[in-house]
Amino acid sequence: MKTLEGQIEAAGFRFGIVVSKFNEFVTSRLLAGALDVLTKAGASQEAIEVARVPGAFEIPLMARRMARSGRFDAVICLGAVIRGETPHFEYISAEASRGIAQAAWEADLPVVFGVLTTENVEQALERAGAPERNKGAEAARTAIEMATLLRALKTTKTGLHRSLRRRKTGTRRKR
Ligand code: INI
Repeated sequence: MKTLEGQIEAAGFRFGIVVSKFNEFVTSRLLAGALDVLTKAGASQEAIEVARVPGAFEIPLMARRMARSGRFDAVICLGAVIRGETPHFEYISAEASRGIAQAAWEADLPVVFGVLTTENVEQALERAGAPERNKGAEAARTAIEMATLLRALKTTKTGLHRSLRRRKTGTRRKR
């Protein structure tokens, strides 16, 4: 039996990040959490591109464009929709999640949902704090895991992931 699994190893992968400016006091923390995970996992600064959109409702369009551009291995979507301050909470959060999922399908690429949908500001801040409870960090880990998992699917007959083979044989990856 062959089991495929992603790994938290981001070197050589490219990431697009879509972050909404609405509730920036929360989304800036999500972005910091995501960037921290990506860089610690080995992604270079040049491999990360950040696009800022007005609100969560605008995330899907930008995510779809980025995902279809062929320039990224995964796209990370970050936003914060807070019910207490949003009469149209249901519409915005539903459209954001539906559109993000659709972007992934259409582009055949990991487009990760890192949008907080909370009852109030306190809950939002709670999920945008320390790395282990930061939705942006979690989304970045998911993006790396999915990008490496999809690459693992492109294995040869040995079933050995290329990066593992490279490590074993000491060869370098062609770019
Ligand atoms: N956008 C958010 O990302 N979060 C919110 O909580 C929010 N509220 O409160 O309304 C919000 N609204 C803006 C929306 O995403 C669009 O930018 C706007 O409707 C224009 O299309």
